[in-house]
Amino acid sequence: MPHPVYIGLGSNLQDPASQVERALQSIDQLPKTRLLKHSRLYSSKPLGPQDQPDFVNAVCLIETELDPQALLFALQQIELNQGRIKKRHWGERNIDLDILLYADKTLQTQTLTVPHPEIAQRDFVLLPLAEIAPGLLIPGLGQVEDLISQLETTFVIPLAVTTLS
Ligand code: ROI
Repeated sequence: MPHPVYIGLGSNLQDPASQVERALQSIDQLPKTRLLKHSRLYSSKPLGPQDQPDFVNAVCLIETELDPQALLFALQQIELNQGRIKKRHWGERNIDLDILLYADKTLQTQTLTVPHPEIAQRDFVLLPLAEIAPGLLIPGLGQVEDLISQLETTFVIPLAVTTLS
């Protein structure tokens, strides 16, 4: 049985919008996985060190029969294929792929916590998530719009509508 999973995408190096679009295509090509929808691309101010470029962020919804660990591993492979190198903590990156929600599961292992532990604080995740999943209930945290309303004013702006070819 396929599970609905939300994935957060972020990039601020090497043509960020193309990095995000390329990752969306790679996600759609994963085994036992289908890309159902994705948000627009958003421009956001960096969380963390400010001496780095703005990010491009998006969120997608997939349907997958991969279990959480297998999906995490597959996403890490996509990051590596796109040349992700970790330079510094909370620093710039070519592409970052995070499992935000896996069906209605809550999970805590050495390598993976679901829902993503920072989800409620991150405007660049919540805004694109609300775009594709209005009214979504985040296990243990509540409705996506309520989390957004608890944030300070955000600096997350849609870039453009994109279509996968
Ligand atoms: N800041 C923004 N705006 N978007 C991100 O995707 C992002 N990812 C990160 C850090 C470096 C914490 N900051 C970010 O990993």
